[in-house]
Amino acid sequence: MGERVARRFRGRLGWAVCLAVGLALLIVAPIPGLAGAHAPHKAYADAKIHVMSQTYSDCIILESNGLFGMVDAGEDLDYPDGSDSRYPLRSGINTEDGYDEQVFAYLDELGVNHDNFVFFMGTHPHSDHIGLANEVIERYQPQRVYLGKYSDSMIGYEPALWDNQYVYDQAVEAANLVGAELIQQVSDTVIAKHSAHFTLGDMQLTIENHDHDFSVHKALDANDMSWGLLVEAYGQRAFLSGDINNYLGDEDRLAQTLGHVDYLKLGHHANDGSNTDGYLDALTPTYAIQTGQFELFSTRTLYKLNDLGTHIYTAQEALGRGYQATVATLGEGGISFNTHDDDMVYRHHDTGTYMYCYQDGLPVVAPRGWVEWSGYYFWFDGQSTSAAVSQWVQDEGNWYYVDEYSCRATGWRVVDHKWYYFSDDGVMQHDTWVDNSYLRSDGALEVNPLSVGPLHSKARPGLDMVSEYVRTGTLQPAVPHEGPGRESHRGHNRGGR
Ligand SMILES: [Ca+2]
Ligand SMILES: [Ca+2]
Repeated sequence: MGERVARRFRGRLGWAVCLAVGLALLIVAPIPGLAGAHAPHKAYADAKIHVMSQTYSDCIILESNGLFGMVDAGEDLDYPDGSDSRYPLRSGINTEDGYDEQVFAYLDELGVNHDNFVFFMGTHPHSDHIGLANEVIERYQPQRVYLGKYSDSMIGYEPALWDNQYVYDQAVEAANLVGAELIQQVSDTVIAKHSAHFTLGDMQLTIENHDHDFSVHKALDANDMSWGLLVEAYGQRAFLSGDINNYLGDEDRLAQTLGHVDYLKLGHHANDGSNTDGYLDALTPTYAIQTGQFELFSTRTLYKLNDLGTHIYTAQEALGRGYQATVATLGEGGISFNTHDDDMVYRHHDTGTYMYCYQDGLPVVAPRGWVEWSGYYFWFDGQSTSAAVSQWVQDEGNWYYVDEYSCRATGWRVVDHKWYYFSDDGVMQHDTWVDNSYLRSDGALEVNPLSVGPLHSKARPGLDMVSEYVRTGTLQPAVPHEGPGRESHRGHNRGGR
């Protein structure tokens, strides 16, 4: 899957807000010399969660008091070439993406080494979660490795095998090679040797959703095996949910036990099947982060989080803004993020309504006007948080049409069974000739009822009907059936005012 450059747009108010915040900071800035004069010096007293900026891949680093842990390592450039019969090069295996250098550079910068690297935990054996695990384990030598047992024989659906066995075997091999304690089964008992409860500096950690047994009843997908990690520090609670889903009722069970979390790493890159409504109702996350492409965010999940008032952040957006990771710092007063920004951002979505305006992860009413994204134009009417869909738009004396994808129409288009022509910048043409066809004062194509069959909305612009009509070359006088001008558009649900 190709890496897409994250796209982000500064709203018109963005710089004004920046300026206002900047001024506010200037006003409240402490007098130099007094600041920190009585602050006790602490080498460490922190709890941070670094979600690496990888689109469609999970790599999360925990840091507390100079100690480090890691939950998944992300996709790597390596993949099975098929020369070993145990590891066929199956279709669907990622042979393109890998974050090896990015992750090494980040861990190096943090100063991770054998002495401070307490544990690595793999949530489940998919390459976008543990592909890079063996490289990280060999290079940084964690003291413990948590990784549930896996074998392809536990999966009952052959197309979902991918290179699971390859990445799993390599991670286990690496753990053994560096002498890490390999823990493949944990107990909920606190005092057990391999307890699901442990600490990292000031963090209390709990492995969740670990008690599956697929030796008898097979899983359909390794996501069904995903572990999660609950992180608690300074009164804040974060849940890193791997690819946990609800196909086997896992989220229903977690909804009963987890309770409110302040921060949620959304399950399975915010795909459908994970982050179900009842689960989100129980967790009511204050903040959520998606490690996937926003345009593929489940619409249901998106709307649910909006209803809950959850701030939604994405690794893709952080990447587009040049952050190597979204760093959440847990403190007594709440959670702060290195990526915090009060600018308005526009987010495009592949399903549902197509363009939304957000500020600090919450939907906000966008200023009235056009927003360009990837060569397409979207209309915000100044009263809603999302762009207009299937609507006429009047702006500065011109008429435009935004289609069912929220995109501004250009060229020939059928709207409500009539042909219209829009210039390259979207302006509806009228009282003029285009392609040997006459456009009436209301913009609709002059129709010759004898030479043109019924037009319907599924006709594509371009276009056979137009060509056919143009070829007849027998324009008739205007058909006086709807009256002139704007009256004919009545009932078309125009946007704007
Ligand atoms: Ca790989
Ligand atoms: Ca690897």
